[in-house]
This record gives sequence, C-alpha cells and structure tokens, in this order.
Amino acid sequence: MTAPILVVGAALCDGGRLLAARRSAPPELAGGWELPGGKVEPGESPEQALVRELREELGVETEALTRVPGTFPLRPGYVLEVWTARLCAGEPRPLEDHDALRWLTPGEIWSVDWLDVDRPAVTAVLHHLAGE
Ligand code: 9L3
Ligand code: MG
Repeated sequence: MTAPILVVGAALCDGGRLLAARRSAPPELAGGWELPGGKVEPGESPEQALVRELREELGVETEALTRVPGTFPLRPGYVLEVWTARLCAGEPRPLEDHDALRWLTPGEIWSVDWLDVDRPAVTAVLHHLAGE
C-alpha cells in the first residue's frame, strides 16, 4: 500500500477574516469554494508547499503558522491537511485555478458553496481558531 498524496490547504486569516477561493478547474470542481493550496512536491515540507502554492495561485507571500488537527479525505489516494497562515506581503489575486476570492467574516463563513471535501476542513478550522 502506498501512502496517500498529501494536499495542503491554507486557512489564510487577515483582520479576523478567512480567505475562500472559487475553483475554475478542473470542470468537476469548478464553481466550488476551497481553502487554497495544493499538492506537496517531493522534498518539500507541508509548510514549504503551502507557501509555494499561495505564491503561485494568489501572488502573495505568506507564513504557515500551525497545523489544524485532522486529515480530510479527498478522492482516493489523496488527503487534505490544513495549516493556518498569515499574509506577509501582497493582496491575493486569483492567478491560477481560481476565478474569485472572498475574505469571509466569521458570520459569512457558510455563505459560500464550499466543496464537499472542504466542509469538514473548514469546520475544523473554526474549532481551531476558537481555541477548541
Ligand atoms: N483539493 C481540495 N480542496 C482543497 C485543495 C487545496 C485541493 N482545499 C483537491 C483538488 C484536487 C487536489 O486536491 O483534486 C489537488 O489540488 P490542486 O493541486 O489541484 O489545488
Ligand atoms: Mg491548488
């Protein structure tokens, strides 16, 4: 049995708001909102992958902070892990794989149509940010 491929997602927080990104690809995921991120490449730590993915996808410099407890299944052979992150420089723009971004206040978190696979991850982020 081979280990699942690790995908990292960011709970990028700024001023008490959480960044959500709407996917534009692939077709079966387009229109769904996610925590931005992507696959960890060989030789990379999850934190390094997160910083690279947010640079590529959003054009920002970030710092990975803490791991949100939980491992969330994606399609077979892939799992999602989430890290909180802070914005160090730049304003996120949807450069790759996304066609919209939103900074969500706590009251707006469930107002976007999260991908099914991201819903449990977002719930875990909220518990984590609440200190639970
Ligand atoms: N995925 C799901 N939710 C997320 C992320 C970052 C990724 N929050 C899924 C979509 C793809 C796979 O993981 O099937 C790899 O992600 P990407 O490299 O296409 O972003
Ligand atoms: Mg991605």
